[in-house]
Amino acid sequence: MFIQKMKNSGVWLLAGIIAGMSGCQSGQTAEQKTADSLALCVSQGMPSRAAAIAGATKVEAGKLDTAGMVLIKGGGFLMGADEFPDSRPMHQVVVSDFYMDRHEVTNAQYAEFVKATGYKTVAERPLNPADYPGVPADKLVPGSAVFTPTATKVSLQNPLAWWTYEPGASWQHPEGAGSSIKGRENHPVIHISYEDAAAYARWAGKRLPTEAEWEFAAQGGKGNQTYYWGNELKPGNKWVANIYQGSFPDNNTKEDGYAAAAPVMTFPPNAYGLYDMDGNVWEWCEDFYRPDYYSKSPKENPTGPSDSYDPDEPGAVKRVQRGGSFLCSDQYCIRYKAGSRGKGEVTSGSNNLGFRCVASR
Ligand SMILES: [Ca+2]
Ligand SMILES: [Ca+2]
Repeated sequence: MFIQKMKNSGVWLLAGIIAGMSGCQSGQTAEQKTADSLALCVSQGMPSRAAAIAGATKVEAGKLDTAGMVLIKGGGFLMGADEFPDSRPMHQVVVSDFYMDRHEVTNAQYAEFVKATGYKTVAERPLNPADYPGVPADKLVPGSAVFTPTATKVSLQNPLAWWTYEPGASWQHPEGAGSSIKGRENHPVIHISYEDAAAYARWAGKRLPTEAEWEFAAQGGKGNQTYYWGNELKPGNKWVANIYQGSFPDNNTKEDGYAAAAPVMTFPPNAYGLYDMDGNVWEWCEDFYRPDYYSKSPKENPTGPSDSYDPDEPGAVKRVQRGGSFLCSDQYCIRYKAGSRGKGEVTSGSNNLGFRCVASR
């Protein structure tokens, strides 16, 4: 009963938010429409909680322990991909040595951080009525975006057909108020906003990767290929990353074994010993997002533009996300392909979004 009530108010909240704004798919090119799932739509179809940032827990910087990290020897590489307008031009970049987490940060790791600091993620914080004029305060319930398969085939133009604002959804309750992470300690933590990821990184004495570091690490020394694992979708007829098979978003055939996130390190690592750089969950990077950055990027250790701009949602502050997720396939959300860029509004999370950390040497 309680959950049902929460659900109803969430739907109401979502509908109210959508009604008050222009369609989140307006003005996009055909390429953009099929390029992302939640990322293009999140700030208009889902609550953006800029005000919740003010309620952040102060997290002290911790001491680095490189256990569980891989030392990536720096070097030069060709960054970008010709296939995507915002990943052009391909350009030479040099990065210094750095350490990178072998796998996405897990629920168990995030739980340790929360236990030590009392940190509350953005999805768990109350929504500020000032951000939602016209929506009664009692309808403003914390929550996050959860993917729900549709019953039948639908047009791929409206992500809100499969994304639901789920009241009570957070890293501890991935599918909403009645769910838990029990038995999923080794799964990547999800429903993580940029701030939640950055706070963890700080506590661990680490930081979020720059976009250049992330791509250099993902290439694993192999250079530019179609996918980070190589040029073949299914090398040796095997799925080597947790992505999406079947018809999106109604029928996931789970040929790779997983409809949602898989435990970290389920699929083979790359040549650097890094897991799930392709797929499983999207990963936050530190860089602000701008589609034109690659034409201006410095060559040495680029750290991204000084502010963000996404022509699809000009008012939203966005940072880069990389690697795609269990919802990506060549049919939809093709941005798990090598060199492509994702982007996300900084206060928003979803059940296919997590992160991993790096540290300078
Ligand atoms: Ca899968
Ligand atoms: Ca990943």
